[in-house]
Amino acid sequence: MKVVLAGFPRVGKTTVFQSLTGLADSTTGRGVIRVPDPRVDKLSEIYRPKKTTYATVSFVDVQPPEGASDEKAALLSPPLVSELKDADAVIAVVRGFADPYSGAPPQPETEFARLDEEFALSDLAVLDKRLERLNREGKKDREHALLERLVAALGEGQPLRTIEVAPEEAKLLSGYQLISLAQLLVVLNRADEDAAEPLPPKLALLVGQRGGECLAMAGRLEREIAELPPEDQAPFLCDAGLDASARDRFVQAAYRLLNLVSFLTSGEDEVRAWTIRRGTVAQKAAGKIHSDIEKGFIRAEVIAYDDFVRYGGEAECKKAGKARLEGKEYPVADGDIIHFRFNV
Ligand SMILES: Nc1nc2c(ncn2[C@@H]2O[C@H](COP(=O)(O)OP(=O)(O)OP(=O)(O)O)[C@@H](O)[C@H]2O)c(=O)[nH]1
Ligand SMILES: [Mg+2]
Repeated sequence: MKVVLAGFPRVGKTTVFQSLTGLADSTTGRGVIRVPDPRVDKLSEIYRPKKTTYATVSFVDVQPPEGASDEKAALLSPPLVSELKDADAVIAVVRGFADPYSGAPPQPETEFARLDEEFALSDLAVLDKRLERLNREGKKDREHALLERLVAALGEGQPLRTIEVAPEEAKLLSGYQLISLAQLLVVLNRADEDAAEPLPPKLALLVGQRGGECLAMAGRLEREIAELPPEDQAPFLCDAGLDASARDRFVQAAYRLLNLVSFLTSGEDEVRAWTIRRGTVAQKAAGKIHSDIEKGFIRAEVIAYDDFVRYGGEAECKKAGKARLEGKEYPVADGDIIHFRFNV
């Protein structure tokens, strides 16, 4: 999964990036984290494989453009927009602490509304330009109809992620740089002392109406905690009133937002987690591992992780009738341990 941080200047994008990745001095603004998964830990303990592979999230924190004329120009710089092209989600950071320069109190709802508007305006400009061109060429095709529909939706204040588009239509849009089409995760970056405050309901509601998900963290405090050795972090989190690190909470929110689950493969060579959209059928899931397994798919041998633990292993699950043979249309569930049978 790839996510890109965006937001107005000095709201703490880099601080949030550092607290989530644990990289305090990244010069590239790129960082990859493993998705923590106790099931992978456990399987790895049992199988003692040569290799253990976790799912990953890559973060991109784009450097603000030098000499941007105003904060709007700084918000959607060309490098940022181009990073968004292949991103799974945009992480919009909003300020939840008093401005360190002016002392101005935070106004997260207003700030989010402004961000949302800038994203929509950027999309409108892209769509208008393309429509103008289709009009000039006299093309009244499916794309034209789609773009008109999207322009109308934006005009009514609906971000594009909330509009239903058919899969063929989505393909037509993939070449454009439409910001409000990207999945949205809003991070409210708060002062240290507010680390454990619940999300402001107004902000959560507003973000929900825009088809996004919202998460609060105290970026600066959590960055300090993230720099500690893992075994020392728990007491500091506890002191701050938190039961999980910003990273863990972020990953959970992102999986929920993007509707992702993981299935597992296990053996002496490798124990590995694979991320898929909820509801992905077995044959498609096989394609995550290798296109040959998808093409030559015969069956999926499935053991639910909980059964694996309850019965104490693969052989025991088979004896208890807890190993299932599933066909290509089987919707893979979170935590399924799968062996694919296939022809080459
Ligand atoms: N109190 C408090 N201050 C913060 C927090 N996060 C960032 N700051 C301060 O806000 C300022 C900007 O933080 P950055 O992380 O550099 O913000 P940014 O959005 O990356 O800034 P640009 O990339 O320059 O747009 C710094 O002075 C930080 O110390 C926070 O969670 N709490
Ligand atoms: Mg920065």
